[in-house]
Amino acid sequence: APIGVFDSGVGGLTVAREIMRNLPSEKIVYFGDTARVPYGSKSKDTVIRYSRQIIHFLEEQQVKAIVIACNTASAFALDAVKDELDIPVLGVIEAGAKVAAKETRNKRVGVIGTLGTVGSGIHEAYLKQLDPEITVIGKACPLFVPLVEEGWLHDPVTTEIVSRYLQELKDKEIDTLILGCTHYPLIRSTIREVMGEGVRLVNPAYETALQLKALLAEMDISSSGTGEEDFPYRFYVSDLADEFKDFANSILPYDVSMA
Ligand code: DGN
Repeated sequence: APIGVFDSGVGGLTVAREIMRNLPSEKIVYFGDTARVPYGSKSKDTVIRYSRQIIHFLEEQQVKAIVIACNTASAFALDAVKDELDIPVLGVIEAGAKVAAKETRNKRVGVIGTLGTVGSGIHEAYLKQLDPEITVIGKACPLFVPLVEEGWLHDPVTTEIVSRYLQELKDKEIDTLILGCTHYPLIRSTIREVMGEGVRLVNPAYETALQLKALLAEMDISSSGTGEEDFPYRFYVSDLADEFKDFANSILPYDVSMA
C-alpha cells in the first residue's frame, strides 16, 4: 500500500521528495489542496476541516500511513485527527523539533514558518518538553511562500527579504533554525548565506522522512519494492493541475503526470 502525503498545495513536494529519496521502495499518493491554498493565514478550525476531508480521500486510496507535509496543517490538525484514524499519521513538526533540541548548543532555537504555524506556538511546546531550558524565537515569514512559487530562489530580492525577516533571529543569537514551512528548503542556500555558517539549519522534510522510515520498520509495514511499477507516485490536486505539474517538474527528478 502507498503512503498518503498531503499539503495545502505544491510545497509538500519537498516532503514527498525526501520520502522518494530516503524510502525509494515506497509508493506515494500525494494530494495538494491547490484550490484552497494558503493554509498559513487560515484559522485552526478551517485547517482541521480541510485536513479531515483530505485524510478521508487518502483513506479511500487505501494508504497505509499518512504524512501531513504542511507545517500549518501539522500544527493545527495533527492532534485533532490522529486518534480518529486506524493508520499511523505523522506531521512535520515533531521530527524537526527533536533534531533541533539535540543540535542546539546555546539552547536558543529559531523557528520560521507561516503566521499560523508560528502563532500556534507548537514548536515551542515540543522543544520545551524535550528541554525546558531551550528558548524558542519564532518569526513568521509570510513573503517567502510567494517568492518560492514565483521561482525566485536565487534572486537579490529574495536575499533582501530573507535578510529583513531573519535579522531579529541573528540579533537574538540563535544557533539552530527550524525551516518550519514546506517551501523554505527551496531557499535554503539564501537562508544559509544570511544566517552564516555557524547556525545549524534543520529541514523538517528530511527529518520527517527518516521518522517515517523508522516508523514503517517498527510496525513492519515497509514495502520491499518489487520495482514492477515504473512510476510509483500519484498526484492529485483540487485545482490548477498544469501549474502544479510545472512546479513539480522543477523540483522533482521525474516527469510528473497527473492522476
Ligand atoms: N504548506 C504550508 C506550510 O508548510 O505551512 C505553506 C503554504 C501555505 O499554506 N501558506
